[in-house]
Amino acid sequence: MRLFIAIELPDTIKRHLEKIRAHIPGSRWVPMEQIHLTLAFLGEVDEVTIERLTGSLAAIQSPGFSLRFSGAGCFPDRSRPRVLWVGLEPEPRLNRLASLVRETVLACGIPLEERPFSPHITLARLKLPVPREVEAFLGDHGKMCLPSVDVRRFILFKSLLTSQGAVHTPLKAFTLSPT
Ligand code: 2AM
Repeated sequence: MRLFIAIELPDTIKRHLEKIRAHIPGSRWVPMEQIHLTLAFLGEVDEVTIERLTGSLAAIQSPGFSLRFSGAGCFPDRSRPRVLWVGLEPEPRLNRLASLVRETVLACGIPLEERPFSPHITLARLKLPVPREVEAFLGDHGKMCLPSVDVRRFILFKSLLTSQGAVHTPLKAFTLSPT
């Protein structure tokens, strides 16, 4: 099964992020219901390892926290944007949770990309050449006023690739400790 671990966002936030979509040629926007904050992308994992993984993830002890949104940005940089995202204000408890999740995944023998955790919420993926509408989008949404979100759990998701795109299904939720 193809898996990833993420934090869900409330519908109010997802609706807001859906509303700021712009017409950018060649862009593929993440469907509203799929918008999430990825903690780790695992790729294909076998059933036995999934059993072990869910047991280990359930043992994670980490406090809940608030997410505060910053503005829109892009990866890898403004000269060749491939991914448009919304950033988050620094939150040590989020980084600690991501580290614990990643250590747990690795300890279960599942390899992870070595890229450091860079908290973001992907909005759209872009094609080259860079359309000029991207600059306008980043300018318009460089700052964003969204209510903060209380995070009380993280989720192990299955991602099924279909000809219509990925279908995400929550497999198990893991509760964070009270703040
Ligand atoms: P991101 O958009 O937050 O970067 C589920 O597929 C999620 O896993 C994606 O939304 C993406 O998170 C992340 N991911 C990281 N590496 C990936 C990869 N190689 N293929 C698909 N998804 C990946």
